[in-house]
Amino acid sequence: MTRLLVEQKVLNENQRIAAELRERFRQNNVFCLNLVSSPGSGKTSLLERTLEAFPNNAQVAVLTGDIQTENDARRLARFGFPVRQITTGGTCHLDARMVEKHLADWSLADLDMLLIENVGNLVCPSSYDLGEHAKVVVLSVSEGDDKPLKYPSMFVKSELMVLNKLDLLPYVPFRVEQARENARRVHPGIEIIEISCMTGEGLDHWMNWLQSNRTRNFATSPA
Ligand SMILES: Nc1nc2c(ncn2[C@@H]2O[C@H](COP(=O)(O)OP(=O)(O)OP(=O)(O)O)[C@@H](O)[C@H]2O)c(=O)[nH]1
Ligand SMILES: [Mg+2]
Repeated sequence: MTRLLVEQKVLNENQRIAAELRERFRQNNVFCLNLVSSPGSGKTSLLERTLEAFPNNAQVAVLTGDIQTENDARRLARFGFPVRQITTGGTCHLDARMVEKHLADWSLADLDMLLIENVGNLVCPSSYDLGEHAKVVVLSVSEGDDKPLKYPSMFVKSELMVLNKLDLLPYVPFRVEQARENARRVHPGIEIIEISCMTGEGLDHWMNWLQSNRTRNFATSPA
């Protein structure tokens, strides 16, 4: 009972900070996405492909979460955009306070887009709002097509499922149609894009989704 109350308090506090962040993003016209997945599905790879596709003057920044290392920030920094690692020191998800803290000396007015890579974990990050406009869940074909049914919360809370590693389909028993059906069973409105970060297949659909959702967000958020 006490544990439940403490968890509730932590989540309420997170919600309060997330709401403040969302309002700051709205005021500064910053489109913010929260990329979630189990470890190794390809969040950093997708961000690498995304950053390399942006023009040099794009006003995009990345926060990348990890329990222990700075590896992902190192991989992403080479594209020349602002990147900052959030090392959680054991915590299995990012929370709104960590995002707020790591944004402290960045000017949101200079940004159009903030991409947040969450800690690789298909459970806990679903409970923590970071003030983002949308969660994007990355599922790779080596994980099994039943994952939306086994970890429904992440798929319920995500607007888009990016199905990655299509190039591995000849080698793994993964049914794409079944995965799509499972995702839509837990979240009927979820959008789905199929890609391979390795071959580049489908990345044009992802870039179009990014662009059109950013535009739609600006159109629906009055200054
Ligand atoms: N074959 C194949 N491998 C991929 C693809 N995308 C990513 N990988 C590989 O999958 C591994 C994990 O990719 P990451 O991008 O590090 O995954 P992540 O989700 O960021 O991992 P964490 O940050 O640890 O949660 C790397 O070895 C990538 O090279 C793909 O489309 N096809
Ligand atoms: Mg990563």
